[in-house]
Amino acid sequence: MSAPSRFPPLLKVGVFPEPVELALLETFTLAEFDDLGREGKPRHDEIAGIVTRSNYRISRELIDQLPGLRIISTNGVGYDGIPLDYARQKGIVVTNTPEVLNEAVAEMAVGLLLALLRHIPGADAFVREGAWPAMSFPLGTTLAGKKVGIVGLGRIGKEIVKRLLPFRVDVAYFGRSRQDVEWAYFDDINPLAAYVDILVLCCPGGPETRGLIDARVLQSLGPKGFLVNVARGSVVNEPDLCRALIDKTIAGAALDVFNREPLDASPLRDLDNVVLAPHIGSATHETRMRMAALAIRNLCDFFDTGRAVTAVA
Ligand code: 8YV
Repeated sequence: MSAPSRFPPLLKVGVFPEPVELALLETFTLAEFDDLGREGKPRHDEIAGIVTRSNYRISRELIDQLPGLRIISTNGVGYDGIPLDYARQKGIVVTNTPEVLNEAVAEMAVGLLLALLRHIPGADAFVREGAWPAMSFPLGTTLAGKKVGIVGLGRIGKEIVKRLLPFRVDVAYFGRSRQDVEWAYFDDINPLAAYVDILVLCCPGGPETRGLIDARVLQSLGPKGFLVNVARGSVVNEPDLCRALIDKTIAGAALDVFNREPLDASPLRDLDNVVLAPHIGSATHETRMRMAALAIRNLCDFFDTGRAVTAVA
């Protein structure tokens, strides 16, 4: 239970790791939606802010039920789950937590890629199941010398490149515009997919990138190609990806994000040329506490001064 706060009550949307929730409770009174209006709980019109996580969605309908809402603070860099234009129309500030999670997500991308190329999850199961005495484990693929295509060379994408270069790879990238970097720029995803051995998705989610990776792109990537996704599940046409993995149109995929999360019944869970993770790109103790600190600072600064530290542009 939190001590009385000098700030207006917040609606908490989503489940937070305990240390993050405790940090929030040190500063704010948090309410769950179903409790609003109940005895001893804030009324709907008393809620001045929402604190959430970037893998949750905030609907227009929810916003309309909170007439006093002034700020939506998400723990995370992505804000594709928030109706930004609608929030702006209603004068609601939206804040995220950029930069502080770049390293964690970049490490996850590299970890997933190596796990995929060297079949590390399968190797662990191979030893645990006692299969080693009877057979040799299948060969993997070397990262060194490969061409890696970065889809979305933003802050996280650049951190991924920094970590991949020591593995002696060639880098190319696709994005909205050419940047002042030494790597090859592709303004079309298909030629990039045809050029590289590996595609790493680290672009924002949302309408601009929805379904960007489809059957045609996967065909271009080819039977020796690999896909890593630490961006958003929405960036990939998941039925096309399943088909490409089953038909060996591509060699394999490592996925931390999915069209629907948590991933429920899906062919992806039955394939041995896939590495799966439960959207844990930023899920380290250090990173989540830095994100929480920034989300809290956004809220405090906004309520105190009317300005947040990292309002979404
Ligand atoms: C959040 C995410 O990091 O940051 C993002 O955009 O994809 C999420 O993984 C996470 O929900 C923070 O708790």
